Amino acid sequence: MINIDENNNVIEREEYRAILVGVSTGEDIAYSMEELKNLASASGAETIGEMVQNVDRINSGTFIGTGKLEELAEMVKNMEADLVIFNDELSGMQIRNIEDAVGVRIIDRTMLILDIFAARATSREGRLQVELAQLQYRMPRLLGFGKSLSRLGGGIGTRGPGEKKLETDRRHIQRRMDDIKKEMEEIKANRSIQRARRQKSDIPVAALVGYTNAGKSSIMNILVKEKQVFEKDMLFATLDTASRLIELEDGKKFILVDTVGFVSKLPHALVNAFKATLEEVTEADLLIHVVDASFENHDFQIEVTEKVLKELGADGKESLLAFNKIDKVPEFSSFEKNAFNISAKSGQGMDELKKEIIAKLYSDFETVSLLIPYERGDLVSYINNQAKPLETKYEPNGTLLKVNLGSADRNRLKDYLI
Ligand SMILES: Nc1nc2c(ncn2[C@@H]2O[C@H](COP(=O)(O)OP(=O)(O)O)[C@@H](O)[C@H]2O)c(=O)[nH]1
Ligand SMILES: [Mg+2]
Repeated sequence: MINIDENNNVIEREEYRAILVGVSTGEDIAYSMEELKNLASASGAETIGEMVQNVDRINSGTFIGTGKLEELAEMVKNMEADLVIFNDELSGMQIRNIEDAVGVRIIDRTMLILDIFAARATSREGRLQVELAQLQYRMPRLLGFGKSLSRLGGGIGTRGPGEKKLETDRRHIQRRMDDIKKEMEEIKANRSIQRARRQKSDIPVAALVGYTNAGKSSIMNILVKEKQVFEKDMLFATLDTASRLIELEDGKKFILVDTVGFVSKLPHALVNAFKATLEEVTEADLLIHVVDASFENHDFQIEVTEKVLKELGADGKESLLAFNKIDKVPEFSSFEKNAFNISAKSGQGMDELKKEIIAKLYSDFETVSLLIPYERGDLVSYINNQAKPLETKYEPNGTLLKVNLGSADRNRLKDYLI
């Protein structure tokens, strides 16, 4: 079962105790290790230890050197770890060899990411997309997995979007991949019909995007704390575990969507699966692009994020740029327009950001008066659900409401405007 913790991360009921292993052939891997830790925690694993090795050449049999492998086995035993997560992609043979030496389950960065995508993809198409990436990843590694899978049913790295048991047979995997591709073609063919059918509610939607570890979930937390109502399945099919309905004192509401976030070194084979986790973004009215200002390479991250948003067709949307973690770099400044310097930790700049989110989301809203005949109680309920009326009066010929509505609702209710 999937739960969410107070940081909005998807967790399994059981917490794993994980040791992270990173290998550098010269490059600085501090950031990517921090990101791995964040990904691990999003997947329900607590990081209890880390090990980094600098090498000239990767050991093809065990990835890390033999001495380090023994050290790792020792560490696992002493710290009572039950999972080791490698920061790089491993071959099936490497997984098996390391597992033999260490005695607990080994997963790599790709499996971990796929696991998180699997928990977050909500639509049928998104789930198929993730399953396909999982099968593609698993196919050349059956040798390494045979044992590990038979020993430990589901766990991090082996969770699928599907209900079925994991495929361990090459022929089955191939058949399943063919089925998935066929089904995805059918969904694509029907997509325009579904779009038209979906009823767009007038409650505005803002989505947090940006790299993982930038502070998206922390920001969501702060905004949600003010006042929040958790009404899953209420209005949207898309109101999933990572969405919250936020209601402000003046009755204004909006839905805030958290996303998994971009990850550095995303294997190419995972790009489509990743995009599937960003589905909600294409439906949002406003994007809040969160950037870790304390990370020196953030300009590159902004570029990548914007490029992918463009590919998703979300580049024309209203957006705000939030440079987070400003507490770590107080002297930070940027020339970007529509940018805010904030800290989800100290709270600095959060009020301004929130004000701007509301101003942007409600820019097309207007206060109108409506007279709804008594036999249309359904419309009164609808309006009350959309926004808290500023005034409600019972007149001889109907209910008189003064309410703040977006243009779609004003149009929907135009016969009753007075
Ligand atoms: N110093 C500092 N750390 C922050 C701030 N916001 C988030 N963090 C930390 O950065 C890490 C990633 O935050 P998280 O909200 O999970 O990022 P997400 O992956 O974008 O959802 C966590 O360890 C947070 O405690 C901030 O404003 N300042
Ligand atoms: Mg997060």
